[in-house]
Amino acid sequence: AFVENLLKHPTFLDNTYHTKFIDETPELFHFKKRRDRATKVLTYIADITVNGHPETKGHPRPAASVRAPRAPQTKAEPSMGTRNLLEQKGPQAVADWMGQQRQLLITDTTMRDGHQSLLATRMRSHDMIKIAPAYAANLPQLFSVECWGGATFDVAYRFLQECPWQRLRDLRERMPNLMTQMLLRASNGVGYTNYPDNVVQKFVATAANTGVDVFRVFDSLNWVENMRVAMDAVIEAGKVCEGTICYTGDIFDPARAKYDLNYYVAMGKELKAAGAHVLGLKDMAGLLKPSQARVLVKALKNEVGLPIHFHTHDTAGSAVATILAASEAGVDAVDCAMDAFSGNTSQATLGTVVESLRHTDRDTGLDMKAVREISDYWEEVRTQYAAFETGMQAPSSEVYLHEMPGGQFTNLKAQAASLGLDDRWPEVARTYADVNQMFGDIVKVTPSSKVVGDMALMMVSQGLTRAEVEDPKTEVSFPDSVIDMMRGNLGQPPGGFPEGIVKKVLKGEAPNLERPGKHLAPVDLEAVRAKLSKELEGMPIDDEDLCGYLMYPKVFLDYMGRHRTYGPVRTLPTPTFFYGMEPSEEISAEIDPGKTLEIRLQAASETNEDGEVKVFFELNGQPRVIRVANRL
Ligand code: BTN
Ligand code: 3PY
Ligand code: ZN
Repeated sequence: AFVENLLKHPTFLDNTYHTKFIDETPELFHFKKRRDRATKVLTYIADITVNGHPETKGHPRPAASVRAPRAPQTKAEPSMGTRNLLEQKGPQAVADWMGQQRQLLITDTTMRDGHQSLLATRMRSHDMIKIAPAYAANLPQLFSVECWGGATFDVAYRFLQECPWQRLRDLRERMPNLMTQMLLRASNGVGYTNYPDNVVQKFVATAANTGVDVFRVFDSLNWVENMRVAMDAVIEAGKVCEGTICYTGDIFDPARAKYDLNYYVAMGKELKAAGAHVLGLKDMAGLLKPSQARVLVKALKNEVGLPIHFHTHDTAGSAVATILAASEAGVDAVDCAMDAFSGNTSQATLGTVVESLRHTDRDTGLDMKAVREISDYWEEVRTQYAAFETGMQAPSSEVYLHEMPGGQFTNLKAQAASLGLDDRWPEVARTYADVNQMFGDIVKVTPSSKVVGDMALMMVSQGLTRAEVEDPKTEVSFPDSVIDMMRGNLGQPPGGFPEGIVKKVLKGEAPNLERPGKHLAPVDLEAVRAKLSKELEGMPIDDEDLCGYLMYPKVFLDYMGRHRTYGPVRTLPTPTFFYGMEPSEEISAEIDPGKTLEIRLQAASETNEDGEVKVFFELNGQPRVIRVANRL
């Protein structure tokens, strides 16, 4: 009956069906089906209450005093912002406007890089959606809100049991005047390997359609040739194409001559010729120092002639200083995170940059009361994620040695610890730097940074030195990711990979020196859609689900399987999602627009002889019992 209703529904018949149609169209479900969705959510709560959440078990718990984050008041109507300009006049007008006005433009990264760098990307949509209207109403001068892409895409499906596209749609709707921004790994999409060209094109078109306005496109080896497909797709979609240089090395160091000022200027010109509206300067590790920023920004401004958007990390504690130097040198826009999600491996502190420029010719125009209120909200949010704090206590100038990107640093530390290398971190850091040199001094950013990290961990755990690895006489079993990169599957770094290491890793097999996408056959999208639909019992597959599957087939299918059991758990409050409920606790969850579940947990029974626990709820005032297996 459900499928019959679905097939007859006007939205479905006229082909305007979109992914979340089923979620958002409760009349399909009658009373019984609706209750089923509620039962699924209760099943999830019962399960987590009894068994705990696999991701938070054994990690620090938020203090009992943590309360529900409260979003600040908003004015009635958001005033005009950058999104209105994009909608009315297009991406070139946005770029022209950037170059013409004097205020330093700010992108807020809290909802993407901020939590990616500080909380292992674990922030849930629920916590973003509640504050989005305050951004729209109270900070209309923002250049953009970075809230999508990078690692957030797969983490949403994999660990947060939510659909990343739904997040994007919800944020887009609540910030109608602000440009949303995503991080796109060019041919690697939001994954870790090159995808066929038509998959990249489909992904970009779908992201643009669902609500991304600014695409920061970078390549993990700075190979412009490997960025064109993605850049062209962004331009084709009528969105802002931020063609991006990844910064590595040291422009002042004669020993790192490969990445000198000329290198960056030449790359900037190539990106301009490739059609970039804006030039992104992405300092993913936070290596650029203030004195260098002054020189680099000035050179790029003068010689490339595109507006410049600068991104850096505060790993060494220098991000505000570098941003102010870049500002003096004429940078057009910079990335900051709201105070509560700033510092250390994250971005520079937004409020500090705003205050530093007040009453100067580059005054950002942002309202500090609004900044403080939004940051207060984020501070409350952050306390709920205590399980994912990395424990980094202080800035670290060690980054100048290893050059790890913000998102990788704490992650690799945790990985090293899980291999029993906790007390050998300085060795891991040095080895990471050695591997970089062994690979020919490459850009290290997802996914190339992961390859370098894999190799470094392997060497430290096996006690191998760089000399031993390079010695043709030593037998070395290389990580798969290293073999893949040396085969050319991530593309080519400037000057190529050193011949010796390629030979050793590939045992004489010839690498592909051309663009990987040139050799990847296009995917038959409609055939994949049909196959996926069949696998999911005839569920209609829209472009969003198709793209989720194309990027991460197994992750997507696992997500769908859990969705069938647990329903729309993205609507649960964060403490409930990660810890379940306490006896007599009450929560509400809006599982459909205007359809809210009031849930009270009464009690849980002892485990019976079948290993089951009965969990007693009140759902909208009615008693409900859910049985779950005690798996502890
Ligand atoms: C994951 O970490 O695998 C995703 C989170 C959801 C997994 C659900 S939570 C309830 C149940 N208990 C588990 O151990 N896994 C599932
Ligand atoms: C990502 O690709 O996720 C990054 O944040 C790179 O800096
Ligand atoms: Zn970053």
